[in-house]
Amino acid sequence: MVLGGTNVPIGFVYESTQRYMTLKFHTDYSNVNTGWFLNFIASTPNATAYFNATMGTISSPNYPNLYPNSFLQFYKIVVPETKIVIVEITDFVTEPTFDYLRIIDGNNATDISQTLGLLSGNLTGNGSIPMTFYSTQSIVSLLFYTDHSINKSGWTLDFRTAPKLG
Ligand SMILES: [Ca+2]
Repeated sequence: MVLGGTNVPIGFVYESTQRYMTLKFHTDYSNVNTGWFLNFIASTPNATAYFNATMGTISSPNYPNLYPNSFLQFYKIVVPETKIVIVEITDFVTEPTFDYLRIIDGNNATDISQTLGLLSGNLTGNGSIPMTFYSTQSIVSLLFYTDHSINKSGWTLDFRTAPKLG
């Protein structure tokens, strides 16, 4: 993966499959800029939380109390193949930008081209809640990421199904 310019997707998680990840930062002979910043954490493989049900509720850890810092969790909602997933966010308060929930259509939790929503900040406080997302597939993948400082009350969502059309 090569990143450059100002179009790098903020809030994207790069996952290694091993204990190592190599980053190479290259600059040429002219023009400087402010550069980049990243967080990294070690995550246990296969830590995805699965929800195999036609309806349910998922919340951030400790909700409605403070979620942990330096936290990374994948969640998957898996419904019957003839159905789609409807996700309704009913409360959402995180540190803006640095703590976020990404909602992805389908089984690939790191395929940001399939992003249905990238949520961060006090969405309850600014009147954006409730917020509803509709998948096209029978699986929705979620990623909740928090950085090393400043934690909030987090989020809760309800999911249900509807028939897949076509
Ligand atoms: Ca934070």
